[in-house]
Amino acid sequence: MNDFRRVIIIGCGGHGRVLGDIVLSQPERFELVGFVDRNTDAIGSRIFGVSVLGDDGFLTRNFTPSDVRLINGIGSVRDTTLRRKVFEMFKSLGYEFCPVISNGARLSKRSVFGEGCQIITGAVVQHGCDVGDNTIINTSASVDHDCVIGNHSHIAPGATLSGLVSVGDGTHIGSGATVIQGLRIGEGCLVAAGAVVVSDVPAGSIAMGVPARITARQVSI
Ligand code: JB2
Repeated sequence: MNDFRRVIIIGCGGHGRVLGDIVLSQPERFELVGFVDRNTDAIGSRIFGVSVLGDDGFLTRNFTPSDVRLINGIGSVRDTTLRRKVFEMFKSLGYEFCPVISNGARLSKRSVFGEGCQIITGAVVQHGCDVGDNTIINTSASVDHDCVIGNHSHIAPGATLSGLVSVGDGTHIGSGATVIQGLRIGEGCLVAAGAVVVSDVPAGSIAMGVPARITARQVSI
């Protein structure tokens, strides 16, 4: 892994700003060069005193993978596809994504975290966990011992994974949802906000309600 501090955040919306706020609070770790965004109206504006420099083309034309590391500021509400595409596109060009870990998150040293994972303020990750690449553990989410979370997934604010839960790639666990211990949530699933999941959820399903009812995910949402 490169050891340089210079970073650019991709996306200057709600999630990008959460990350910018954390990055600016850790000057020993990061120098925030700027944001990039595809919204031309945002380009040239300043966020927390830092410029929105241009779009993704501006980034690739002006910064090589040796100049900066990237932070994926594209969040997700229900579908993590765009976030995944952005990560994979820049990876294919040789860029590296750095992890962002809030000073207010509590992480066991006996857990491992993938490239570009983001652990936001108030989140807790207990021992024995494996968190994949480009995954978000968002504000005050709780991940108990020995959970395995795949790549490009999002554990939204206040969600709870009890011990020994597994979550597949590209799955969204909604705000305040609870998954009881030992369950397997497949890849590409949506667990709706506030759901209480008490049985395994097959890949490509939606789990909604208390206790959660499981249905096939018919369309990309
Ligand atoms: O391909 C892209 C691209 N696609 C969208 N490249 C770049 N550089 N930027 C892109 N964007 C930009 O991401 C949009 O123009 C917009 O400025 C930003 C997304 O902002 P938004 O606030 O709509 O969503 P978000 O992903 O930051 O936040 C969602 O997910 C978070 C986890 C929100 O729902 C938040 O409430 C939530 N906390």
